[in-house]
Formats: sequence, C-alpha cells, structure tokens
Amino acid sequence: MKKDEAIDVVRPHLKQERFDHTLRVADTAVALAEKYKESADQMELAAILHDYAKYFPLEDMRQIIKESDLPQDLLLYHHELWHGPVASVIIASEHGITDVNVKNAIRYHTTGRAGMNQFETILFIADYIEPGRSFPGVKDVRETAKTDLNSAAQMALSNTIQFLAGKQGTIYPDTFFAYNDLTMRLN
Ligand code: DGI
Ligand code: FE
Ligand code: FE
Ligand code: FE
Repeated sequence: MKKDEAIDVVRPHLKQERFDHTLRVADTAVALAEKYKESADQMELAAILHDYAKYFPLEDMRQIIKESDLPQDLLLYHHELWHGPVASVIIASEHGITDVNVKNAIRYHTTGRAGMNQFETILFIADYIEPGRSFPGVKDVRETAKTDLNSAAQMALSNTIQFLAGKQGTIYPDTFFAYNDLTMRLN
C-alpha cells in the first residue's frame, strides 16, 4: 500500500487533531528510520496506519479481538489498549498488509513488548515524541532518541508506568515486559 492510499484509508476514521498527530508521527518516524537505516517507506506506512482504530466503536473492537488470535486478556484491560492490536488485524484482513514489521509496530505501539526490534521501537518512540506531545519528560526522550533508541524507549516506558501507577491505573503486562527487557539490554 502506498502512502496516499493509507491516508485515504485512515482519514475518514480520525478526528482532525488525531489526523494531524498521525502526520507528525509519520514525519518523526521517517526521520528516525533514515537515521537508523530502517525502510522509510514501510515506516511511513506503519505510522500513517498506527491509530487507524483509535475511534472504532468499543463493541466492534471487542468483537474483532474475540474473533482474532490476539490475546484475550486485552479485554480485561483499558480499552485504550485495544486500538493498536485491532488495527494490526484489520490492515491485514481488509487491506492485505502482510509486512510483519508494519503489523507488529502497529500492534505494540501503545504498550511496547519484550524483544521489540528497531523498527517497532522507532514507531513506539515517534508516537511518544512527535512535536505535538508535551508529556513531562518528553524533551529528554527526544534528545535521547537522537543517539540511543533503546534508552529513549526505556525512558518513555518508565514515564508511562509512573504516570499510570500514579493514578492507580492498570498496566498491561507487555508494558512491564518491554521496560524490563530494555533495562536488561541496557545494563
Ligand atoms: O493513541 P495515542 O494517544 O497516540 O498514543 P498511545 O497509543 O500510546 O496511547 C496512549 C494511551 O494509552 C495513554 O492514555 C496511556 C495509555 N496506556 C499506555 N500503556 C498503557 C496504557 N494504559 C493502560 N491502562 N495500560 C498500559 O499499559
Ligand atoms: Fe495509539
Ligand atoms: Fe504510544
Ligand atoms: Fe498515536
């Protein structure tokens, strides 16, 4: 699928601000892909499609997860965690996207996972640091992404875990697995 086709696929499903976020993630991810020698075209495709399912009706997402090979424990956690896994299924079944990096980067873009490869890590970070983001600590993650992707991803995960725990939120296991895996790889 080409860039313009992907934009046509997602645009009707996104609010203007989410579409603008998507384009900023794409720019950020493509710049990182070029810097770290990943396919810029595949990265752009993954970025454009990453929030495709963000506003799908919850019942539709629940049904898609039930009928898929995705882990069913997703349904026990906050529905904010569903849109990446759901998008990864839909882009394959309805749009014929077979690229494993594109699918996995989209699937894990919210939580991360243990053993993320460099392609997945770039989309994960780009979603966190795109210029419209203003999370506490995002500037440090932006700086670190220039020299060390794993360290940047670890920082983003640390911030997210602290943010969620600080408001007594649940934390999906993959988020911890991603954080622990990167921490062990970095030491
Ligand atoms: O879709 P975006 O807003 O661009 O970004 P995202 O897909 O990274 O989603 C971020 C949201 O997901 C944010 O509100 C925090 C939440 N989140 C991330 N990891 C976890 C999580 N929520 C829970 N409950 N558990 C997690 O592990
Ligand atoms: Fe998202
Ligand atoms: Fe994210
Ligand atoms: Fe996003």
